[in-house]
Amino acid sequence: MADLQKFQVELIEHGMAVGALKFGSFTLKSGRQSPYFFNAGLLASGPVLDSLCSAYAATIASSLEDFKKGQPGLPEFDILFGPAYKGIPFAAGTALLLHRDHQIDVGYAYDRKEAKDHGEGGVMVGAPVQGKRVLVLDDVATAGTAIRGAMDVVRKAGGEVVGAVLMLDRQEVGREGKSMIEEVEGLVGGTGRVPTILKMKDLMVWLETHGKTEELKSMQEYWDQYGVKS
Ligand code: OMP
Repeated sequence: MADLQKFQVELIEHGMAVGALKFGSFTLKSGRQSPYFFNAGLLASGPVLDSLCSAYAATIASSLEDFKKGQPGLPEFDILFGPAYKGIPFAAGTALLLHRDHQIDVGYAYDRKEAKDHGEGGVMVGAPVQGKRVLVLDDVATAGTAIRGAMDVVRKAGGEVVGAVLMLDRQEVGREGKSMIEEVEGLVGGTGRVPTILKMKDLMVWLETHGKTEELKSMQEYWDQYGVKS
């Protein structure tokens, strides 16, 4: 099993410390019974937001580099879009750290859950996405329903979605029966366009290196049932 990067370990350990990443038994949106759950809404303090947004920024920067070298990765983009509500602070924090730590300057935008019919109106807030290349930032993807919804919001506002970045790819089967990640990559232009900070297999590496055999066993059973085999 491959070694984890420092920012991946930090996110796993911060997530566990604040109760955002839990091992046990959880019912998912899909109805599946999962041995773990990652609630990104609990990543809600200065230090934890720092480690999450640093990890998003590092993942985006390295994927942009890969693309420049002709490898699968993210093409240049203008705006980072974080869907309401959880995506809002994450997109803002990540845009800030892309600038400060990686000298990558992009705008950020987010949506309202309820459209406003006065003032500036509409559902979009922040940098206008009309005619711009947009990277969608989301937290957890299982079957890919939430990320598809976020992509639709950007397209309706006239933006071109050129990729997506995820905190956690649960590596499960998507809505069309392929891997969720392949399906979403197909919607945004191809392989490498949906980099992720963590995958389910990374969580399993962490459990293994920390001797958490019970949790690892449950994760392996879940993987055998719902994991993407390719
Ligand atoms: P999909 O829309 O099926 O991709 O599932 C993603 C959504 O599931 C997230 O936006 C959450 O609402 C929720 N979720 C988590 O936040 N963490 C998990 O570990 C698992 C789920 C889930 O229900 O699948």
